[in-house]
Amino acid sequence: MALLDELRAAMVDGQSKQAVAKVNEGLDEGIDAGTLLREGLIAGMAEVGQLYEDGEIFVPEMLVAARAMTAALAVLKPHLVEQGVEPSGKVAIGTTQGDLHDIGKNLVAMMLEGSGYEIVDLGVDVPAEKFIQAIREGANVVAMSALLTTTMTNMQTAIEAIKEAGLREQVRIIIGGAPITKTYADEIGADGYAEDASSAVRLVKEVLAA
Ligand code: B1M
Repeated sequence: MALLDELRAAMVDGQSKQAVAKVNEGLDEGIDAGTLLREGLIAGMAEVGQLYEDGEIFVPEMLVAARAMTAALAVLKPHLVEQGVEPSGKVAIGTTQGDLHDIGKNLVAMMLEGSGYEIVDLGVDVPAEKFIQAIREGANVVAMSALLTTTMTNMQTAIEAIKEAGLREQVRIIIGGAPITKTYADEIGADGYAEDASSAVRLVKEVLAA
């Protein structure tokens, strides 16, 4: 579909205004918000990652692409989330220490919020102590995101610190992000792994019911 191609191209070129315009155009044409997200924004970002890996673009280009995605996501947000659901759990979410990637984490937070969970967004580069503080302040789920193989190990550090603080029994810990797998989640003693934002919503429901 031409519009989705144009949306992907706007993402790859880091053109925020064009990305926002294409998302609005798509919504006006009746294209489903999930399709615009997956086949436009996420597919465009995957292309950006590939170009970076191939040495065809560098960090500044990744950064402008990320800005375009953030701008376009803000337009999509009300269309992605269900409205008027009562809070059914408190989720503290953050990108693990040393890691500055926040688009995936924001998307997960957005979908959870829209599904009725109270969200405490701890931001990026989150040390274990901040997760611990959030649990002390009533979070019953901790969701950690990592995009780098060098920072995913800090998820384990955070889980160990939560155990040492004597809080492990009162919280469910779930993890996700491009390099994360179910095997890794099992290995480090997390309660679950979600591949994407909609699976994260299902997973939170599951772990809270367990
Ligand atoms: Co970076 N970066 N980056 N980067 N970046 C990657 C991750 C990389 C794979 C690119 C590549 O080489 N192909 C690579 C990592 C390699 C590795 O570790 N194996 C990489 C690198 C190397 C780096 C730097 C080291 C580059 C440098 O400086 N030399 C540097 C590190 C900075 C740091 O964090 N300390 C860096 C910097 C950046 C920018 C700042 C420029 C920018 C981030 C801006 C921002 O986030 N505000 C950036 C970007 C944009 C990317 C890519 C291109 C896109 C990431 C993204 O937003 N994807 C990325 C390549 C790629 O992923 N293909 C890359 C879209 C997003 C919707 O997907 O985040 O995967 P994702 O989230 C998904 C799922 O993973 C899941 O749901 C989301 C929605 O479906 N999910 C969860 C995520 N978190 C979850 C938590 C959950 C559940 C599910 O909780 C339960």
